[in-house]
Amino acid sequence: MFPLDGHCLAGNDHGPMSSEAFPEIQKIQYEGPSSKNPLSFKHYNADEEVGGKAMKEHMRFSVAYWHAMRNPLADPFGGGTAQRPWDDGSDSVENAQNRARVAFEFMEKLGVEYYCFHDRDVAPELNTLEESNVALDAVVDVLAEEQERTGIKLLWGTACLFAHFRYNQGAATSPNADVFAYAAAQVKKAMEVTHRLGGTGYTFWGGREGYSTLWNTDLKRELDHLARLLHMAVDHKKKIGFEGQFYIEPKPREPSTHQYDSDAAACLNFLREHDLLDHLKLNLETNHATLAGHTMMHEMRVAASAGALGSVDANTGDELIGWDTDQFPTDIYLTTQIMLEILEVGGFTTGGLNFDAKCRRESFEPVDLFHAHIGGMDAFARGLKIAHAIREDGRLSDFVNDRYSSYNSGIGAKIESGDVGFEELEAHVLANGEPDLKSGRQEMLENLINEFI
Ligand code: XUL
Ligand code: CO
Repeated sequence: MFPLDGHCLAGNDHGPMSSEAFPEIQKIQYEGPSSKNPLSFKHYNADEEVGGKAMKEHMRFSVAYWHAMRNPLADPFGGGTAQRPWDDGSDSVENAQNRARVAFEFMEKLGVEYYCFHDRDVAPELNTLEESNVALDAVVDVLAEEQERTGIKLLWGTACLFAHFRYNQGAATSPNADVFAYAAAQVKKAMEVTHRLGGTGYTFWGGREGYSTLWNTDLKRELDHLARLLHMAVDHKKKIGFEGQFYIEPKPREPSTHQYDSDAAACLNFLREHDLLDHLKLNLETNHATLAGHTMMHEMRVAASAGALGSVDANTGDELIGWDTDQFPTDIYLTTQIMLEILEVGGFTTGGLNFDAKCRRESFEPVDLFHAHIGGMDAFARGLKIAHAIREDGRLSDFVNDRYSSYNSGIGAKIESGDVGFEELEAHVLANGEPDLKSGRQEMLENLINEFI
């Protein structure tokens, strides 16, 4: 979800800035599970080791700038409610620079070591590309200073290719070549500032790379154009020496009726078809997975099977609302599943858990940003500990290994190695008769998981 929808931030008439935006909030501390202090961690203890690795290294939490700093908390029936006293609501570079400092104060107090942004969240889009680029550089100067001061790092950057009027029919998949060119120019600059800030990655989310109706759409040409843009980005990456990881972020719909990057499998097929699989991994988001009719675990497993599990946009949807509600994840079952998949691939390398999530419209005070992130971090801390315990216990993986053990020797090993064909298999059946099948034991395994949760 992207917040720049024309609604102003509420409550911006609070007079001049104090030196701190959250003066009444100290650095959030780990106080353990028995603490009743809502502004403390009950489970996330950054330096505590789980399986020989600090929790913060396992998780690599990131704040999504567009939600934390820019989302006015509007909905289709009402304008923004968010009170952000430090923000004067203007498009000035000074306001953007000041907001960047506030973002770092927030992240420092929260104890999050990464952030992600779109070019247009951090700096205003002005009348020309040139002016917008100058504004972006001026804000990136502050981001660089603040990174240096705090040690907080950029997980990934991206370009907003969906909010401006020119992108109303897509960016790389627009029918208009001049729009393609504009998108390319914007990606070029966004990659360069990401590189300048030492970003560990760069994400492509095709906000409007899809269609509203096929009656006006040349689907094949649009897909080819999207691949062209990505190849140009790969070339530019080499040219500027940017070594961060490229990600593509699947989402099936919203804002488009159909988006080309609809799910992990569609993205992998697209990347493979266009010879891009070596250059991009997937950035998977829970609410996008569920919109696509999948679980997050499914999407992660599909990506991991292709060696393409890159990063996670950590949020959740609402079972009763059918759109991208971008809520903070609090469901321990979900965070356990995500951490199981992350541990299974050996942990994040370039990626992390980016809270692509916003407060509810009713939670409009600045302190709600803390409550929301603390809850997400604690939920993931529990998920990590539970996932680690499940792996240490070994019964789950033993069961799965045993379930496939008929492929470890005999005819199964020959099937896997390609040493037999239909004739040998027919002879095998004629000699051995009916297979001896074992139960899948789903209920037993669900009970086993609950032993740990
Ligand atoms: C939109 C979404 C985006 C991407 C970055 O649903 O998830 O915020 O994560 O463009
Ligand atoms: Co996202």
